[in-house]
Amino acid sequence: MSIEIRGADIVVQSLERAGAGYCNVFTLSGNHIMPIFDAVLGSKLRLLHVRHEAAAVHMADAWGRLTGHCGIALVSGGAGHANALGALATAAAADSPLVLLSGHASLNELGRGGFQELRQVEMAAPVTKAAWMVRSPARLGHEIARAIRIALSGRPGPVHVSLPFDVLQARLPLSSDLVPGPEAFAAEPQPFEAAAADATLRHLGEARCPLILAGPMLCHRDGRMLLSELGAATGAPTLGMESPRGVADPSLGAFAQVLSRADLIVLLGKALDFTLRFGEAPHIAPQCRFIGIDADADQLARLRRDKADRVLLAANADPIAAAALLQARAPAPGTRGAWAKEVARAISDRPQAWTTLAASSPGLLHPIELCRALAPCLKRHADAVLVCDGGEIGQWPQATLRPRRRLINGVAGAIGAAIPFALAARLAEPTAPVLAVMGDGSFGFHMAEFDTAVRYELPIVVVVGNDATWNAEHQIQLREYGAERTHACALLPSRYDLVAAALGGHAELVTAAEALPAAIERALAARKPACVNVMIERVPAPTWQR
Ligand SMILES: Cc1ncc(C[n+]2csc(CCOP(=O)(O)OP(=O)(O)O)c2C)c(N)n1
Ligand SMILES: [Mg+2]
Repeated sequence: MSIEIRGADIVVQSLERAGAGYCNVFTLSGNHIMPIFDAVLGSKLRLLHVRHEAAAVHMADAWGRLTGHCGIALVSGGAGHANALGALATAAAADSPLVLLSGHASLNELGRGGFQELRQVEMAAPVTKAAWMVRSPARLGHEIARAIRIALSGRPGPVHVSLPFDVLQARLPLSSDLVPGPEAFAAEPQPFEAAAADATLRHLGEARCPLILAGPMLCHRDGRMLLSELGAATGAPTLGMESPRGVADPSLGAFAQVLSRADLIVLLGKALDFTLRFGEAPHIAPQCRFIGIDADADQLARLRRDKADRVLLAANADPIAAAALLQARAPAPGTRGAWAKEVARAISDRPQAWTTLAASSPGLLHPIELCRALAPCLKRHADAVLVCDGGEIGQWPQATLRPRRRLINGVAGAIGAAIPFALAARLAEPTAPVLAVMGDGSFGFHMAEFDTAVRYELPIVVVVGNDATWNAEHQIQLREYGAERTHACALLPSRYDLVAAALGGHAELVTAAEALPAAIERALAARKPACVNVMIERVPAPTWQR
């Protein structure tokens, strides 16, 4: 009698084969995927089960951004899958590699009104690099490997695979070729040609005011290190752009004010989209020329279509490989010191008045006072991770703090991911502090994940800037429609700290700046998931003129 293996076991063994970076599976149970839950028993995988499917995807997203491995989210079919989709958009815009595995109605029920039957692949397609359904149990292992490979290759991003229940339940004779070798999971290289590197370096050398702008895939710690080495090697200012505020990203200081002087912009995995004002004047000079280096051919085609003969070169290559090659082949830096210094000065520009800025209302803090209290912790711990989320409040830590590791919601501009992000950061970074600054509105999206944090003993410190408002939208109403027409953006000054406490976490309520440093220290020392609920003034995000 031959030994049999279940489809679900092939899924689990394939994820084990992918390597240690795939041991955590972020999930929420459901009928269709219970065979996988069963198959995990006795394996190297760990299921971390959450309270909303979007949180599982956000955790896989943060895991991908921090570790470089592909995060794995596993959710049920139908409604579970639908709940997960919004979070894929955030991952897609952040170049974050993840695979969403969703259970699916059985193949033999399709078109007959099967339980939770839904066109899942079509739903996921616009927010993924690729999406498909596996139809044959014998293909499961290879399809999982292919999904991880696609997620990691070129411009990283999310991939979806639907797994019909009967495919997971199927039994087939055990055979060694069902689970592919580790090489099947690896990213496919997309090299940058030496000739393209030399041409890029020549153009950089000839430009008076060149800029190298990198997209989200170079905005993690190693990517930023590579960018700074590339800047040193070429003499050209390099910067990463990952914010939906684009050139007005508060962590880029007054960069927008020097951008129009650039005569050459090298787009390194960076889209010439709304974040760069589509490369249009007056933000970017009408004679400025472009070099596009992108793993995504569509991105390059768009650049050529929009900027035509102002595009000096468009290379379809992996931007990280390109950055490394450019750095390696760069001749000694030229005489561009003054321009590079001017850009660096603009990026580090902050108003002098910020050093003493404080709240004017009793019982409330200014957001900058909240940020000031976090600075010592980030300074003490080089490996600390700072998560920023929310509308106006989220911009303050981005403007004022300089962590080496940071997660922001990213170009998608979606709020609400900070708690799941912080949990995945804690898993990726087991010792250094994980701090999340978020708005009160954003806290509401995934506050139930404090329960997940308690169950898995994941100590994070969530600092809520509580202005009892969806303030970013309230500020739009003030600016665009006038104070007398502000409505439907008010919240309550709720005790979010007590929500954390009710779920088993540590609680701090802060209403005075002097009390915050000690509250943060207590939260860090609690070794429990903590919520520091800080009552703040309702002020706009930081903007300033030099
Ligand atoms: C998923 C999602 N829903 C809605 C929005 C629109 N939005 C952007 S900021 C914001 C307000 C956020 O409120 P809060 O987290 O309290 O931060 P605050 O702006 O008050 O500082 C809203 C509703 C969005 N960007 N993403
Ligand atoms: Mg708010």
